[in-house]
Amino acid sequence: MSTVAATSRSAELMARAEQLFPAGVNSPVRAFRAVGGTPRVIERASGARLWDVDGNEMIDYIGSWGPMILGHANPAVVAAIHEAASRGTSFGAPNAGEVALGEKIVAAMPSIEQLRFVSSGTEAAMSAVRLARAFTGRDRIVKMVGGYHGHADALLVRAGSGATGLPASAGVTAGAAADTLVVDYNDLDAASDLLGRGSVAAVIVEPVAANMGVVLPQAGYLEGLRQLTERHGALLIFDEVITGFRLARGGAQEKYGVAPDLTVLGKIIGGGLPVGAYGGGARIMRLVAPLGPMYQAGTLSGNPLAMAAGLATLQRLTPSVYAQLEGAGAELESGLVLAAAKAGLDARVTRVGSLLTVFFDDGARFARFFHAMLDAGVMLPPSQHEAWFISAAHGRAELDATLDAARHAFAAVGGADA
Ligand code: KE4
Repeated sequence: MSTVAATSRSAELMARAEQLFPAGVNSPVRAFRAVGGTPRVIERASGARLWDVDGNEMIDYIGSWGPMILGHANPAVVAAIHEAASRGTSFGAPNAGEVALGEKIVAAMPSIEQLRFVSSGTEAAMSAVRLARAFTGRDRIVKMVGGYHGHADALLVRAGSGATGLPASAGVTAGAAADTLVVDYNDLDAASDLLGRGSVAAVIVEPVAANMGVVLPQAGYLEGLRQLTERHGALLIFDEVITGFRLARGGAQEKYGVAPDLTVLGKIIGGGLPVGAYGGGARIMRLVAPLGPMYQAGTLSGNPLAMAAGLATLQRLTPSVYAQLEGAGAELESGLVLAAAKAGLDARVTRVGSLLTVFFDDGARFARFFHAMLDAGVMLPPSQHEAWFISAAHGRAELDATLDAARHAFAAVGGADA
């Protein structure tokens, strides 16, 4: 049963944080603006659970927005970080961890012959776009409405229905947005129309959209983008920051059988430490400095601790773990669908593997559901546009508790007329 948790320590710390950081956070979604209330300040996490500074225990579906696929504080990952740190935290020079992790990624994704590590998904997506422009000699890129690829200027753009991007953020200049064209996800005709106008360097797409809630590619969509980009001499960039090593060891490109020209990675490959990567065919990557004229650099690129955490994580992503994640996702999906129906709610559940979103018809209803679940000890992503991230640590107890909480939360949200 839900009880309203004591949150005085969180409130006290958030009051101090608001003096230091805009809205008291270092990334906007953490501020609970979409759901209201005071964010919980997390003290520690282990497995599928979080504990906040007031001692409240929660089952966690944020999962640090994707990296914690094994669960929090996985002993092997923590040990790997400790061991690496004992040998130094950053060298600014090549290290063996980069080679070991790079080989794992190349082995998992045949479309990647060479890659570069950076320190965030934003950096990786930004670099992939720059590389596509360098390789094709063209300026324009096509992204999807609702597609999120980090906060580089050229990618913080979304139009209405039009083809020309308009800045989605203050400070993004019209110039930076002018070469970003935007189309609806799953709309092949619109993509074909834009590519047909010429001078498109690349289409960048989340192969499974997971930043507008989870939206699956329609049958033939990814294949269609592959054919269209080839026909028009544009590169296809898969942003697999979320889907990479989550949907399968080879990510969405393995699951859907479509090989992009460039792949953007992050999150899981760093095991919870700052990381990003972009990669593709050697014919493209050879343009990257100092081999070629396209510049990308980074003080902490290939950081040995991030490499160690990522390697320890990938080493434990076995076929049985993927089978377990699929089972947990399927059980949550069916249980949520049943619970919503019993409550007379038209909430929709969309899932692929261990990514899931419960869609409500309005934000207020989602916010009520979010807080009813939080009061019951289940921390969901505090935004309707985010996915639930299920980990290998979400076992029987967590799934049962989540579905029990959902049954009460759906009832609290109320039926269609509530
Ligand atoms: P980062 O720069 O946050 O490491 O990665 C940017 C990024 C790129 N591509 C995709 C598909 C992504 O989902 C992200 C970042 N994801 C968000 C949550 N959906 C991160 C959470 C946050 O911004 O606080």
